[in-house]
Amino acid sequence: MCKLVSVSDILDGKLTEKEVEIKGWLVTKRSSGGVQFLIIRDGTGFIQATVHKNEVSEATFKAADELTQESSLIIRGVVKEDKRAPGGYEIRVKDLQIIHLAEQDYPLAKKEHGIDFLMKHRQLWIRSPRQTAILRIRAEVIKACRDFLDSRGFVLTDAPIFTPAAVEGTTTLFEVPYFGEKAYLTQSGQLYVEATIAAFGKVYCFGPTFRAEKSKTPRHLTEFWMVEPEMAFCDFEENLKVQEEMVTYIVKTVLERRRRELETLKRDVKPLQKVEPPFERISYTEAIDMLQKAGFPIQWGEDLGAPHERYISLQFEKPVFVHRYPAKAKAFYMQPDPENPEVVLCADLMAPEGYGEIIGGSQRIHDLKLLEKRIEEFGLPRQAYEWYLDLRRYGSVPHSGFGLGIERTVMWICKLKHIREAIPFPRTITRIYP
Ligand code: NSS
Repeated sequence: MCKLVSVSDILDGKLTEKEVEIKGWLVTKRSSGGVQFLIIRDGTGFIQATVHKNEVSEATFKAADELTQESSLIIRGVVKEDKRAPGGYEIRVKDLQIIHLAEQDYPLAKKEHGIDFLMKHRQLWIRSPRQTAILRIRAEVIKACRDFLDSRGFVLTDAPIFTPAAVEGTTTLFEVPYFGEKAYLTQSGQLYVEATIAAFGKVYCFGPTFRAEKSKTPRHLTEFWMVEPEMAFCDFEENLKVQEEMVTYIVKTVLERRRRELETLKRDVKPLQKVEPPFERISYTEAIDMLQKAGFPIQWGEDLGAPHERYISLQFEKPVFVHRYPAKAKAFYMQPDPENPEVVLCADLMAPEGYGEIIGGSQRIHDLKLLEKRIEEFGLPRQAYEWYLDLRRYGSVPHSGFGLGIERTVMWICKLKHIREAIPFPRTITRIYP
């Protein structure tokens, strides 16, 4: 009996000399001397299949001959080890059945296309080896985040997408009409996980977040996914420790489980192998000093931009925490440093190799009076935050948390030049189609 198998199992060497069945799609085809060489994709990998005229029925050879790029098909045949075949294995086809003969002129048939063309055909582009490798790594990164948190007793508590108030500044809010009221798409689930810690202790939310980023950059999306752990009775230091361990776990898991995908991307894994605790640390003030010495015209008090983060990240082999930013450059909810209230107990984690920020985190203000004062100083509408102030009225505790951007993390691990490849259907200031 012929067994339905996955290409990845064949490439892992588990099925050599076995008769197998594969269901998939035709990627490319060429013929030479009575042999059709097919490259087939089944969603788990890419494999060569050969159809020899003198080994198959006339109907099977004719079907192979007719195949157009992206046709869906079922093949049966025997797995052979073959050093010449991409991946080291091939299937000697015995039988081939066309499920759907794709239309001629597959739009992405040519090798080279401009990025705009590719983005307009994202629905087809995601089938390519490079894109599938990236998106499979993305899935692994998400799973690693969740496995890490679940195994450490964090409870998943989902945050709403429609919200009444800003978390990360009012300039990037997406406003939506909400039955005669104004609502905003969430910028971060943080305020809500700050509420659920009082029910569960350690929690996280994972979901899409939205920011009306008005500038076009290689690392900003308007819709991105974030995992946001929050911990009761947790100070700034403990928070950093969880981040180090989580990022290390993510990288190790991808190195272990997604080697083939990293090879497809030609990702040099040596820098990734260096990722382990403790990470590097510099204060914001030290970072400004470092940047000024390198000739950047930046003043104490200004937030760091992409070129600054890139420069800092390149000075270290491991991820680096930049901590204690000026209170004025950061969000309203951050706890002031008791040793210098001009700065807050926050840290951004910069990924190495020039990638810059992948995590933003902080200890939160737990004192009611101080939080009320901050909401006022930041000019935020108090009534939208009344529920949040309740958390400081009833059983307030020192607490901390952070948000890890999935696409930024994938971008770094896969060493991508642009964030648009790190999500199946990216949304940016200039792109809403497809
Ligand atoms: O604004 S953050 O730095 N922090 C927060 O949103 C906190 N409220 C999270 C928390 O403490 N629970 O964003 C966190 C991360 C940041 O480090 C990036 O990795 C990612 O979210 N991020 C983005 N990724 C892609 N595109 C855009 N526009 C973007 N903005 C933030």
